[in-house]
Amino acid sequence: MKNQFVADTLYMIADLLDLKGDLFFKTRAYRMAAQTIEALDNDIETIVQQGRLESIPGIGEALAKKITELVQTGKLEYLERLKKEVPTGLIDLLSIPGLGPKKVAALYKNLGITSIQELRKAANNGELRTLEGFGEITERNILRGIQLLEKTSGRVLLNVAYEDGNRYLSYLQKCKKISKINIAGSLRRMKETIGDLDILALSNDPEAVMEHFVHYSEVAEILAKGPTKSSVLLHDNLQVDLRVVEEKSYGAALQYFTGSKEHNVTLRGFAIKKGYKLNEYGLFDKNTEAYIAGKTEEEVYKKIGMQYIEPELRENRGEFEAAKNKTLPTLVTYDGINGDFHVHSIWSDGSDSIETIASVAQQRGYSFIGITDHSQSLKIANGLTEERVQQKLHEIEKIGKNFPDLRIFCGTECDIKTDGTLDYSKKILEQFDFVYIGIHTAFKMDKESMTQRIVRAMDNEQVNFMAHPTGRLIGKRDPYEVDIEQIIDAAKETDTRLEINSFPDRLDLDDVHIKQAKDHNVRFVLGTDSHSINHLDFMRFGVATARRGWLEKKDILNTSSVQEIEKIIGT
Ligand code: DGT
Ligand code: CA
Ligand code: CA
Repeated sequence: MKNQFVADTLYMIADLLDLKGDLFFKTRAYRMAAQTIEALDNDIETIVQQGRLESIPGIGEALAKKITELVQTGKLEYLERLKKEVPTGLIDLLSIPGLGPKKVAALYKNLGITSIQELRKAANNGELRTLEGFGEITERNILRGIQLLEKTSGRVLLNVAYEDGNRYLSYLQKCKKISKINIAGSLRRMKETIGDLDILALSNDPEAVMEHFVHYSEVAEILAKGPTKSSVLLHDNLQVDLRVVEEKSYGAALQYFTGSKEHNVTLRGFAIKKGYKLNEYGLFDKNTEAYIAGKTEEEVYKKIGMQYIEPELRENRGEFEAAKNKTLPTLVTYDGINGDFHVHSIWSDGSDSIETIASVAQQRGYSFIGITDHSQSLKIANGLTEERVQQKLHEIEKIGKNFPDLRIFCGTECDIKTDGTLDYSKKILEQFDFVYIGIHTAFKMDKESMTQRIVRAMDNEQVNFMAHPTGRLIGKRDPYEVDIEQIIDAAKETDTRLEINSFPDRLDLDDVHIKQAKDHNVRFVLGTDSHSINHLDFMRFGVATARRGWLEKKDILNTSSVQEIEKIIGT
């Protein structure tokens, strides 16, 4: 789906109009339309094809024309023109987390700042705090924002790469000359952010394959086109590399181009110790150069004397030792998930009714779904008052009767207050099927207070799960300051399961902390944090992260039967 791409473009237009000082109602119209498209249940391409754009609230004739152009060509004349009207550097400034168009305009007008370098310099010199509406805190946040941006710059979130990659793959599969094709690189390892896409194909007519590859409709620019290797840039700026190899090298090449580089370097070392030489063409005898293996990855690993290592584990974080000792984990599987614990409905800030969520859950083959709306003090997200909790419990009971094969759990995502107490009384908490706790306000506490706040909340008897345990937003917000070891210990001690929040810009806990927590015998739940039924698909990114954290079926509650779950959460 191109929905996010269209929404992002509309947000960009609104920002540029704001920079130019255009009228509020005009920029607002673009933002509203962007929000609507982001939350849309249907594919925007299909809507364009059917000429139904104008039936979407907030989209009139002019906007419909622009969206159609964008979806059909991947570009928008109007946006290109707008970009020329503002100094180019200002557009880069907009990508700094926490810096909106109003602040960028103020920086430009008052200090003449037109680039990230100039901004950093001014912030370091303490010049920003002299501006109206800026202060020391803003200054510090801007510096942090620049750092975050540099860390992720040029990389995209896993879901964006996953969708781009799989759309490209379906297109490539139409080429009759390709007999085998795989995604490789960091996307195959399901890393949380992706630098570029790597695709590997098997064919005895590589040139025909390259021809097909560069003629894909989403290609904006051909960077290189050779007989066995080509690179293109997609409209959304993601680079894609394709390599074509022959059959006897396919497994060795797939292993090589899947990486990670650190994994490969270590594997090559083991090959050498065994008297071999390993490269993307195969495994060879070090002395005679005779070909030994390379058709499949499995035979490469086996010949080097170890178990096959799943792509998600290939980060050189202990997988070789385990593979040699035959103690690799049997990873949780992508289709082994029976339901989702973390879904918002229209009762708080979600966009779908419980009924709609339940029927989509059923279509997915789930045996349970957890509806977790926000708690009362989170007014900005329409958190539920105690009275509305009662109404919701009733409604779920009623709707549940229409879904005999789906257990609808009534949960809550209960806010943790600054002192570590919870946002509902014990009496209310007891009525939920399960209780998630989470931090949604006051992120900037010192480490010790934040740690105490969470530990105290976990100590509550009604609490089952801790939502997005570190609060990070990839590329946008750092984790809050917290002593993760103490959180892990407290989770174990209080029997609180840690969430692997599967929303792509969270993926929280992350892979490294998951493994650390698992080593301390902590258990986990998966939740998508869906605010629309489209988000239910994000489950695969949570499973991927769990796999990258070495988790097995038994570590994750979502793999259990409804009966077992009920026993564990104590409904
Ligand atoms: P990315 O694109 O930054 O998200 O990460 P990767 O892992 O996809 O890295 P990329 O695209 O630069 O290269 C794809 C794979 O090719 C990489 O995972 C391992 C392999 N590779 C690339 N350069 C080297 C190298 O210098 N040595 C070795 N052993 N392998 C390499
Ligand atoms: Ca890559
Ligand atoms: Ca690459």
